[in-house]
Amino acid sequence: MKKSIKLFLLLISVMIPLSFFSGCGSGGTNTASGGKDSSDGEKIVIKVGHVLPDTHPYHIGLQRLQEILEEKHPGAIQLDLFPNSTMGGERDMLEGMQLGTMDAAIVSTASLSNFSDQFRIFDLPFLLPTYEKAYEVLDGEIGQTLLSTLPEQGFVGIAYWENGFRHITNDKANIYLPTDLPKAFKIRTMENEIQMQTFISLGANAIPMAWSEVYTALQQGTIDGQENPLPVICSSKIQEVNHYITMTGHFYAPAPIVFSKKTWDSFPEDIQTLLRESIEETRTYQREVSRSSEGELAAQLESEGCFVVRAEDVDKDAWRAALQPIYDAYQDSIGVDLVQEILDVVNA
Ligand code: EAX
Repeated sequence: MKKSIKLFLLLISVMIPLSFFSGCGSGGTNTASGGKDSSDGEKIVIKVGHVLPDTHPYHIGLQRLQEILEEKHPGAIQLDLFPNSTMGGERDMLEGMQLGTMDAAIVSTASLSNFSDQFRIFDLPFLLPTYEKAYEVLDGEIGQTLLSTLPEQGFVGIAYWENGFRHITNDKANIYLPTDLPKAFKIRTMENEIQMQTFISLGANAIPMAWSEVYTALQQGTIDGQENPLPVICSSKIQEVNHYITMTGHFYAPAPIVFSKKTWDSFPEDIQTLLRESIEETRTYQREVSRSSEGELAAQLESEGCFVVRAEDVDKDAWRAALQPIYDAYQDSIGVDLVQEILDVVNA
């Protein structure tokens, strides 16, 4: 091959990567996934994804986190936020983090339990009855021990933010009791075995689906209903396609902030400490934003013509009794000791 062509190809193979990095990290910034550090005083840019709209408490929490990072260490870290599944669904983002092509994301533990078995504990229905008990378990030894299982899967979990108590919506019938589920009821669930079996055990047709596909599937009647906390329902305008809401609170969904271990390990210790402290500090604020909105969102849904069965009008004992078979089926594989440990906290 002529010398000049060889020289040309060599130049090309050097220029392309250089131009890529210069594009992403322009103006003295480092992309976290570029594996550089801040000891040279350059800003670290971290891409953080999630599947919900930028009006959801996930996103509001991340914006507050950016402020706190800036207050604590001006110019050190810039969070590039990617809402609305722009970086893919929760499974995609978790796989991207294992590969090192994705820096960080907020995900429900229901997605994480496909990568780390022990997180399936939070998929047991009606396990955590109140916010207080949920925080006690998550922020205490049990929750932290579960996070410590993540590095061997290629993740670093920092703290549990909140998705919240999940409720059922549908467009077929008003639901009070498990026996009110319409015949052949097609309900979307997260891509999670125990959550699917929970609804299958009640006679429904559970259809796992990434969040980004749900609105259209409801609109087209591919599914009849779905289940999520009110901030997800309202920020994603589910009330436009589902008008019956039953506040069952059947799952409390924690939402940990998870980093790619590759990205996390590329940070110098001071940056890791800054991130950990700031994420833990923002946790209280994010939970408050998520939790405090529940009351007014229920009223908003009613004002928009939805029929809302409030939590106090739901016979939780009837749902718990109907779902006991899920405990019987899964507590051994999850770990009877872990289930008992949590029930001890809950019943204390
Ligand atoms: O974590 O997919 C869902 O229903 C979740 O609520 C969403 O992924 C947020």
